[in-house]
Amino acid sequence: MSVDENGTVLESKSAVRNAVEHACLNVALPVDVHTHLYSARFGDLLLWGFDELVTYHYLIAEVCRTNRSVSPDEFYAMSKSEQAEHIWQSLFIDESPISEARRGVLTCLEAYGLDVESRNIEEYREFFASTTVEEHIDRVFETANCERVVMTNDPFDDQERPVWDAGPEDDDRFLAALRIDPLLVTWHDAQPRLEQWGYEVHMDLGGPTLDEIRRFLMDWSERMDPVYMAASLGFNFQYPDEHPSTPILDQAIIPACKELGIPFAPMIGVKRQVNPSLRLAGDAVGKCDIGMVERLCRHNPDCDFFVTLLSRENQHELCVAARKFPNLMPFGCWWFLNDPSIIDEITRERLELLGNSFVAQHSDCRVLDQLVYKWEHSRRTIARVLIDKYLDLHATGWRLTREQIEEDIRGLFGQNFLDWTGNGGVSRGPAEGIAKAMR
Ligand code: FIX
Ligand code: ZN
Repeated sequence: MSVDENGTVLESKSAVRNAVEHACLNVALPVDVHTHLYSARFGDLLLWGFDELVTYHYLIAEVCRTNRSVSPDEFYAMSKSEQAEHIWQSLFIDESPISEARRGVLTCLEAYGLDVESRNIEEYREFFASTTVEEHIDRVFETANCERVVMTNDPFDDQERPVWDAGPEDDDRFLAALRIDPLLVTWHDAQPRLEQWGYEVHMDLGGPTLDEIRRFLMDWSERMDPVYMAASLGFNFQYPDEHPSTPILDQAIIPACKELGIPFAPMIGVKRQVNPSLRLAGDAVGKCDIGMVERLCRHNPDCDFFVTLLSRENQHELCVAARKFPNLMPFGCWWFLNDPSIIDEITRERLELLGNSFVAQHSDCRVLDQLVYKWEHSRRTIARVLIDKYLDLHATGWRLTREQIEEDIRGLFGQNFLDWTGNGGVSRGPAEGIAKAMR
């Protein structure tokens, strides 16, 4: 293997294969672009440990279908530890834990050096009880080899707001995202709350309402320093529309994002509460109108849109839309798509249609420990795809270097987002912004 001024040239197919696999499994994750994690200062908002892992809402949905002797209401009437024991017995002991969410729990335990075969949950509980949240955050970031995560920060959350009242985030592993669903999805609920907080907003959007919504966004951006603004939008969300969401987008959200130099991140496709008895586990998926995404990008060429769609059926058309709009960057294999078979399919079509210009994955972790398993699983799946793609390239006679492959993979694992937003959108840290500081 020769080394030239650009680095280690990979001459053989096996050298390419080994370099890609090593890079995928070992490069530090620059940023996990969407999670529901929080730094330690947020207290109980940060979920971690065995019982939280096992009572993840994905597993609640699985246990309610697998063990019908306990109804959802009876399940939710249990204590957290009773829920965990019920799920462990039903989904791990009584049948093989072969689903992605079940396998993930075991990947975490194994990564911490625990005896998975003991199946002794008291042993697992003792491991977590023996550490502090600060120590465990360090352990998880090190085990997952992750440099930063983006939180989901909701100014409408009564438990979260006081934490921001106490001051800005001071753990630079945790970047903020300003989450604003109520402004677009439940304006009738959001309006009285903004009014209560001192913003002159009217239900009919009259008077200074739209300027006041923009002021609300700028005020919270001052506090949070978000890397993007986000909203989870239903599969049937439309733009433009007669709904209040269109003027709120056009005259408040998008102007605020442009002023801040950060993307708006619509996350589209949820079909809310198809089974309300499952509560947080009761949401499903629907195919959205890709035309809505195209119109957002076409009508607002000076705003960046960082987009993830929930339906598998939307993925190919999202890639085509991204080819048409440089201000559109697809990201992640979200929620019901975060499974090896679908990650494989989505990543292949993205590479084939977009080259490197996307972010391949985010974890969507709700429990700190999931950072370990969700990325361990994704790294391996994405490695298989990239080996094929780089071997296709190698077959043309084109020669790659180890360093180039590593840079490509860091990009796909989040650096592409930081570079795409430049420095305007990520002002945390050194004056030149985090993107440059992280290169
Ligand atoms: O809207 C979102 O951010 C979704 O990711 C969550 O609401 C969802 O429950 C989830 O955690 C999916 O992984
Ligand atoms: Zn999420």
